[in-house]
Amino acid sequence: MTNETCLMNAKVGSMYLEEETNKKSEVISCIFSLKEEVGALAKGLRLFEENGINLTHIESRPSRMDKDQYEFFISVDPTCSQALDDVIEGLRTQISGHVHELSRNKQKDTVPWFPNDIQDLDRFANQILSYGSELDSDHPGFTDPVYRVRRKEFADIAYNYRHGQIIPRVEYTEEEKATWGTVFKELKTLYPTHDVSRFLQSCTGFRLRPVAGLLSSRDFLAGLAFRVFHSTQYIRHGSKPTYTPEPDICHELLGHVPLFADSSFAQFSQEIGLASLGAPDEFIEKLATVYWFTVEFGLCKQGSEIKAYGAGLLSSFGELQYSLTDKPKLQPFDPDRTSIQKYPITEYQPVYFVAESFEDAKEKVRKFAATIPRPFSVRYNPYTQSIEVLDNT
Ligand code: HBI
Ligand code: NLE
Ligand code: FE
Repeated sequence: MTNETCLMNAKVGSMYLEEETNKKSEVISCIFSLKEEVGALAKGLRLFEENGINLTHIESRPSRMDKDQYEFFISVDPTCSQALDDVIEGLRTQISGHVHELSRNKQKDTVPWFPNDIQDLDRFANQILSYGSELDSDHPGFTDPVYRVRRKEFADIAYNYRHGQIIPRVEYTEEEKATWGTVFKELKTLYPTHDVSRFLQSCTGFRLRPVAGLLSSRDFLAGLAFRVFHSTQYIRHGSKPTYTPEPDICHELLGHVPLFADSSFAQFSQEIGLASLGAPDEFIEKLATVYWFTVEFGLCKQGSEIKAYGAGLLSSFGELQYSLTDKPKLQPFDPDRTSIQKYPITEYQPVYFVAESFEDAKEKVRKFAATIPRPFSVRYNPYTQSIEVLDNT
């Protein structure tokens, strides 16, 4: 390879040509490989120059598929998306081994954009769908001005947070502590008989990052690929401690965090995340549904008993109790079936899926993920905290 590539690799594969703005929500990137050939990169870059495209990011690394090739990951100024089509065509026909275009706007046949590096999570952190600081009229805190101001403070923490920062410390008010106390005290009475225990074990490298509200399924699942769990910090309204449809700090800490401390469960969650990267929308919906009926509302056999392990159950005194009565319908966990089950999000689940065991659920989800049509496979490199793209074509 030419000198310029060696130089770029020496900079640990990451080089910013221009300060990137986090405010830009649109991201257009492409991955292409170049054969080992003097001047290949210069030729490739010339195509961008000729088409007047402003590169905002360029990264290179040796290809995992072919040791004679280098792979380049570039992002371009979104105003240049039109011209990028010509460049990609040029790359395909003139120089490159393979080219994948990634785009956050669903257009043409591009692969949906996905974060390549753990820092890329900053790019969608502020794209909240709901449960940020704006409350719906049926939210128990809707008419409570103090609660609404407070929610804005939590939303601001999440909006301003960037990867690598320490999570800002929040002093919870006496009222908030009382709500936590109610939720925790009541749930503790159910855990011995209702939840799968022995979970608070080893550290798994999962980390939390603050988020102001609900992310899209695609973005939320992408975080899991990096072992990053987007976590809310606000607390539910004190008038309804036993059930809230929105994730809140009780749900994240009492429901999710203990499970992420289990290494097998952490791996299971990360695999769902990896499967989601660049997957078509239909599969994102199916994966999100599988996530819903396992990580959030999963039931599992333990000897002759059925117990809850889903975080949405473990954090709701009301639903945890209900889920193990004879009211809901129980079905065996089977990703082909489970992934197309419709479900309500603001009330107790009418249907739950029961896994034979965690390992069995994991194996089944792995097989299911293998059916997702993608022109490449991905692998997480924990040392560089980035995604390695393996071309399948
Ligand atoms: N966003 N912040 C946040 N927290 C979640 O638990 C969450 C989300 N978006 C989607 C989602 N969960 C799931 O229901 C699945 O769609 C992945
Ligand atoms: N219903 C849950 C609770 O009350 O803790 C939260 C579910 C979030 C998906
Ligand atoms: Fe959750």
